[in-house]
Amino acid sequence: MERVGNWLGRPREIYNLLRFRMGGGTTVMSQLDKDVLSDSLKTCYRYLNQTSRSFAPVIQALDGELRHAVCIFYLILRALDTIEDDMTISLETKIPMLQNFHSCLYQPDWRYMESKEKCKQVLEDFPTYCHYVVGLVGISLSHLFSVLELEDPIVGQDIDLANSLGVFIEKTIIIRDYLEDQLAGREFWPREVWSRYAKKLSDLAKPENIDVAVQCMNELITNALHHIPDVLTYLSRLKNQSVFNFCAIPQVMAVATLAACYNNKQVFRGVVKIRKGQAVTLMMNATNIQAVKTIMYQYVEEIYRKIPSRDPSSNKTRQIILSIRTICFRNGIMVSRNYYFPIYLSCAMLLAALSWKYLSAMSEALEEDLRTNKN
Ligand code: D9A
Repeated sequence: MERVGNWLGRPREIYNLLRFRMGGGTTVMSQLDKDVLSDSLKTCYRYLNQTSRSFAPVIQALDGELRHAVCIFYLILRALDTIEDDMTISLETKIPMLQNFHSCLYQPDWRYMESKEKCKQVLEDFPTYCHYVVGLVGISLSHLFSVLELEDPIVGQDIDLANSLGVFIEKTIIIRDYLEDQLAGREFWPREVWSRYAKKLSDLAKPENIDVAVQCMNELITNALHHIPDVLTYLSRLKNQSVFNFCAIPQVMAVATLAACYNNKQVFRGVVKIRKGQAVTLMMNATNIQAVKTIMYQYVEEIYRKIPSRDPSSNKTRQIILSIRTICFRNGIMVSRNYYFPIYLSCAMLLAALSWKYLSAMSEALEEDLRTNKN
């Protein structure tokens, strides 16, 4: 019943989840398109849909030539990422494999089967890694948007802004996946930060260190929030609707994840993920710059309310949130979307939930009755 109660408090999420399940996410590619695709492209899209169930429809909705290019780019990057994250491959094997990966792409039956002992891998140089692994993705995509004339040349030229989009997502994932990465033998948190809180990064997972662990994470989250102004400037320059959705969705997902992690001990004990209904609601709403500003504003406010007065980074956190708030308010007032959710729908859902409970209780009683009568 607690789950039902939890749901009823979020009528818009259930409503969006149902709309999404009923085809909101799958109707983007028309039947005609599917027939026209070559066999190899069909395979690419099949893999794409297997790799990322929620993000694949957004890629498939991209306009014109961009769609296939991004589909293939995305698959290749995910493949590289899978090798990079595989802790059973030693660095001596892994590095040449990554460097020669482009030639493996031309060998249809290339496979890697030699799993070895787990190897520990520590990330030494965070800024360089960020630039090469993630910054370049945003930069190349932006270049592509401009070259295909879907966006103004400035989008492809402004490297710093394009860089921020990838770095913001990557920092968020690194923060959220602390425990998973520790267990797998991967260390991504920057030493210059964690060394001020613990002797070893793995110490943060110890229950007795939970308070400093949370403080360390709050500092990392504060650092990540600094990319939001760049992200908003970048998104405000976009003109093509399909490109806007593609770029905005991962960014609002990231800010929602940061809000869920901020000051949350659970990050060091298990998994913190945003609810499926929340993710779908974000995907459906993040379709214009004003809506994205509203979403960003709501999540940074959630963080603001959670700032502990004695957190070492509290002043910095407040400062960056205040400046994000100013950007979000700059032109015009904001409207909260939840406000428009009709009350009668909430009532209908409540009624449906109660009827469901009642009917299942009735049928259980009936079955029980039948069983006892038989005996
Ligand atoms: C992206 Cl082509 C990524 N990365 C993402 C996804 O978004 C970015 C990898 C390859 C490509 C694109 C992305 C999307 C739109 C615009 C971008 C951009 O720049 C202008 O890249 C910066 O995370 C990976 C990197 C951040 C490392 C680059 C979003 C994504 N979401 C997945 C997350 C998951 O849980 O797997 O892949 C999903 O929703 O399924």
